Amino acid sequence: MAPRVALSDEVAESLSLGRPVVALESTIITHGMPYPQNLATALQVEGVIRSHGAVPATVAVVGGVPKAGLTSIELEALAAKGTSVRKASMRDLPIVMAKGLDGATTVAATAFLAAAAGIHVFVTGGIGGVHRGAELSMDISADLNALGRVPIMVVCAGAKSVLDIPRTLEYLETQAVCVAAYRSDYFPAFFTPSSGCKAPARVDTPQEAAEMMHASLRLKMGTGIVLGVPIPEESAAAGEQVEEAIRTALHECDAQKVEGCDVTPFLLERIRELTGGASLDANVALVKHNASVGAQVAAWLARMSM
Ligand code: PSU
Ligand code: MN
Repeated sequence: MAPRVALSDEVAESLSLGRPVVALESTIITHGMPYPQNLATALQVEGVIRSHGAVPATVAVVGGVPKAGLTSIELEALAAKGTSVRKASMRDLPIVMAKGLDGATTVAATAFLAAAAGIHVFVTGGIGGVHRGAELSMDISADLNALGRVPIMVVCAGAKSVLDIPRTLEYLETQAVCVAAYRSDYFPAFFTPSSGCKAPARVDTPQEAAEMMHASLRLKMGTGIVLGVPIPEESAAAGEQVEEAIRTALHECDAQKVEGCDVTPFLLERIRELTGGASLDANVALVKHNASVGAQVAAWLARMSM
């Protein structure tokens, strides 16, 4: 049998030497941002991770092969193809693999593949969650269940306020996912520094965050950790404007009866149109900030012997 996940030489070498590696998802590239800003952001985020001495491992399925660590040609192709690439959550992995297709991995699929490769830190923008009205639609992102069964820390800006954040936190608790906020008492809500929901824990340094992941690994809990990093202050004002657009987009989604896995891409696209690019700038800024925090966490974790 071939290895579960094909690693780039650089990622394989770093992992075998116990050096820091940070996983990155690919749905954010194909479905989260338009071309060519998606490619520019993906490259900048990889650069931020390298500047802290860690190796970036972008995860995707390429021609049916799950990979961690893409060549620049693979990354460019994925970015250019955009939403024509299949969004691959966990349930889609067997489909894209068996059919030899490309798959842009969500937080769930990325966390699963990265952990299978031995990577324990993962940086992204936002995680999926419990959708508003989920008591009827049952639309709860597989991201939450995946984090309940794979040992990885997801460094993100929380979840968008298009989601039901109190219920998302409840669901993470049910899944035994440890949740902490970075330098804040409150769980962040992507474009807004605070969701208004108290985070179960607060950490103030990358070292403290790494100690949590280290403890979870020592116990072999096999579960994930969400580290919610608030959007940087200089981008938070633009974020307020985006909140207004989110409320409008939610109404439209309802009215047009958009459902299932189309909901998140629909909302993200409408928010981007309504804010004329402000949401994209804020989005890029927060992902790069998360990359800086995540790379430092990975560096600390690599220093802690198992
Ligand atoms: N939230 C964002 N940007 C994104 C996503 C979520 O702010 O790009 C993507 C991530 O890949 C996440 C996925 O894992 O959407 C969740 O989709 P769903 O709700 O269909 O599970
Ligand atoms: Mn869904």
